[in-house]
Amino acid sequence: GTARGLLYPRESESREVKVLDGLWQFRADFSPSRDEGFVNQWYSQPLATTGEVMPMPVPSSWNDITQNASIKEYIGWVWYEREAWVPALWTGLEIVLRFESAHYNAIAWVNGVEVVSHSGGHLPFQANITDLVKMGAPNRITVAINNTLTPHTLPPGTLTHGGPPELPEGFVSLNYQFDFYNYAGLHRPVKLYTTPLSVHVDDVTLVTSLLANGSVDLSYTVDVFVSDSGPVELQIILREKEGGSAVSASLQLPGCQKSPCVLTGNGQLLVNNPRLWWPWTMEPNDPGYLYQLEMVATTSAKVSDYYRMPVGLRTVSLGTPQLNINGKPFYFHGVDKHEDADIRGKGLDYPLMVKDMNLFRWLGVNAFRTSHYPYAEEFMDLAAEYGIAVIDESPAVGLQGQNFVNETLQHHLEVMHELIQRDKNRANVIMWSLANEPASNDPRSKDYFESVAKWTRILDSTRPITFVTDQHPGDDYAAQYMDTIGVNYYSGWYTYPGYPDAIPYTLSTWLEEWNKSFGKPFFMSEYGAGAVSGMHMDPPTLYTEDYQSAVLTNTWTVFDKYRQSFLMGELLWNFQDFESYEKSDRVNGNKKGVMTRQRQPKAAARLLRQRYLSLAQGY
Ligand code: BDP
Repeated sequence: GTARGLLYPRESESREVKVLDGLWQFRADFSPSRDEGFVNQWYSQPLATTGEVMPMPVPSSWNDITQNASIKEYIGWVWYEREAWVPALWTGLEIVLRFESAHYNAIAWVNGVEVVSHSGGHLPFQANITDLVKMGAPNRITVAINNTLTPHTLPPGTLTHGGPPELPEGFVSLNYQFDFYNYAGLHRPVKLYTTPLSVHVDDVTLVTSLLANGSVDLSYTVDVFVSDSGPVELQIILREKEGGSAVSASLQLPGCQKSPCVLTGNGQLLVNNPRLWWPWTMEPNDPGYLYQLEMVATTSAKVSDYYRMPVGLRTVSLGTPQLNINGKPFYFHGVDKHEDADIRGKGLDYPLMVKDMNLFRWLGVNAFRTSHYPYAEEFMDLAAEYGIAVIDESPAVGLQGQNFVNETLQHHLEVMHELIQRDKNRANVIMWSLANEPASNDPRSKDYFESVAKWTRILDSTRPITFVTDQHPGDDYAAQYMDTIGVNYYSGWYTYPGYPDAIPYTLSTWLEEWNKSFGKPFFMSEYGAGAVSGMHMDPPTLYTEDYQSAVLTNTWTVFDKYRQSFLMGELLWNFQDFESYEKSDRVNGNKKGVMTRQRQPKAAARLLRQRYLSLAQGY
């Protein structure tokens, strides 16, 4: 069959999901050319028979798991392997192998046969492996992953060969223009899932329109894969949270001209008295309401595939100065984040995920930006339930002049396609962010971003597009192509460090100049200051909790001045401390979190909470 859609694997009457998390076998290829695994075909036999292996948890980054510095800093191909039983009960079903993410380049084999390769560290990919698996038997899954960044990856990076004479021969290091650690590995779950062989719901696109009488017109386009030629009946039911059916439709899709094929059904569901999806600050009594959309595709031979997913009904549009959600102004006050924690690095972790959500609620956060790459779907969905909006950012962080070339652009377009394919139906996604801090003062960025913006609008015309700039107002070639922009500015930190009193003047001047040159409402996408938890000094000095608090409170006086005129929202850098690459102005990582890396509050967290909870009262 074909797999065009990227629907998140969900169980149903007709589908089973087997999560392959746990301990995998692992080896880093330390051969000088890093290609011994390919030369000796490590995928063609059990990994333990071609050399030493160690246990490696999945999901997790591999970097911080061992005590070996050369593994932590390893660059090149690492190999993962495990066996997975495919139950005999699955005979006659379509079987798909799904990776929720693998950073950065990945190749996967099943029983020694290559099934899929993927470039890009933050989005899912999958392969139909029905014809390759042994039923009622263990099957060997091998994955090779390379963390090397190049001028054409997103984010980009470069390799430097050599170093001081004390370093081992063949030493390479990776350089990149972003300050989070380039963690790598199987960061999110790996899954096997089944669908019926002859039919499956392959993709769906939903668009909400709010009618004048308060009803919702939910338009749908459903792709159904079918392997026989007969007609398909497609049922679409929107269910209330409590299970009752709100509205439904039934369509007859004519069969394939030539099987297998993908049939498309579309139409509208009219939802009277809809319960809309709202951010929690706009509707504290009923935030994040999600219906369940049920799709049932049935062949003439009476084989059915069932797929259900949470669906929020809401509209988003540009207002002045705020975005409108369901036609009402939404001032977002939130945080920037990273997928980052002790030991597991960027590995998905359920306790951490729910803790972060509860901390969002505690802090009064009503939005976050997925700085600086797409986050796990589990996190996105949970945020939707909590009524938290998302600015969904691509992994294009730190693009320099030399990166604005066709090869990078083509990859960027592909990544936007995958991102929108994955997240297009998420109600809490309110904007697409195309990039963070590119060298958009470089003339080469102009055509580049014109192309990315144009393409993104073709992929999704229902959400505003943005990007995040740290360029001087008036010096930016990319902003003109965006509906709105995010501005990063570190007054009191990179500008006038040590002088928090300079913030009201410096930041105001900066924002006013941006307002003049951009001419449309925009948002503050980053500001902040580093603080080592537990360090204090008064009068405040850099890296103390006191200094961080001073920077934040002085910054907020500026925001309050512009909230009614051109400021669309505010995001603080950063929710939590996170690992960065090593450099002399980082103290065991980036310390601009209001929470520590272990998610405990610094003094500034309580001030932020006070501000956000009082802003929330304004609704
Ligand atoms: C901005 C970047 C962000 C950094 C932050 C900082 O967008 O990724 O972590 O500055 O320096 O330039 O803390």
